[in-house]
Amino acid sequence: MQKTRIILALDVLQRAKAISVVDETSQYIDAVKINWPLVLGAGSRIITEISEKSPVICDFKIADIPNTNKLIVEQAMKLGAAAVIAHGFTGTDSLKACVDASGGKVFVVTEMSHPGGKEFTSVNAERIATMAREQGAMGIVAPATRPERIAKMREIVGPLQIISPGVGAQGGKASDALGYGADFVIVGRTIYDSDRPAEAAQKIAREIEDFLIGK
Ligand code: NUP
Repeated sequence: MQKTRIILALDVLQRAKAISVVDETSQYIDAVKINWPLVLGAGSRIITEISEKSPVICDFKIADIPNTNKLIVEQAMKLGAAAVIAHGFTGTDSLKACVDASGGKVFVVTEMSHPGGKEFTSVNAERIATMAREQGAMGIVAPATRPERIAKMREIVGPLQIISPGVGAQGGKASDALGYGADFVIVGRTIYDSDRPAEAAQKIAREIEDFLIGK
């Protein structure tokens, strides 16, 4: 797998647009994150189709009782997901169901990146990160909009992977997120809403490369 450290958040609604953005940007991205807008707009087979081009992370923010979580994860993996994103606030048993059903390929949301993320998720983020590590998750999701929080999460999760949304449209900076300890940044609108998605992705890839060289 290449290591540009960019995960494309593909929140477009139409299959054709989704495929064209992935094809145009493929050399600048390590994985594609698919969320509800695309699945509801284009159908769940889009997961399979894109997984033939790139690893896919299904960002379904899974947040239910253990049995329902297990069923959702099984379907996502069957369709071709390489990993899923789950919420942690539902508790240890619900997260464990995701870990078991995915063979550990789960990223757990800790503190969310938008302003409202401070209201409820922020106060529980450290406990959720601890649980993610203890339950054998692959990693966590932590906010590029508050990069100092990524550093706190890194102390807690040790070697787990940290993927970080909020770069670009939400105001965060890729090099800050990586500097505070993220492994990958998640970027959506700044790339797919651009008139030239490849150039937008290349620009962020360059910023990351320059940052990593200077480190
Ligand atoms: O805390 C989170 N913030 C966030 O933006 C957790 C997420 N999973 N996301 C997702 O990242 C969000 O749902 C969207 O798919 C992507 C960010 O997109 P953009 O702001 O770069 O367009």
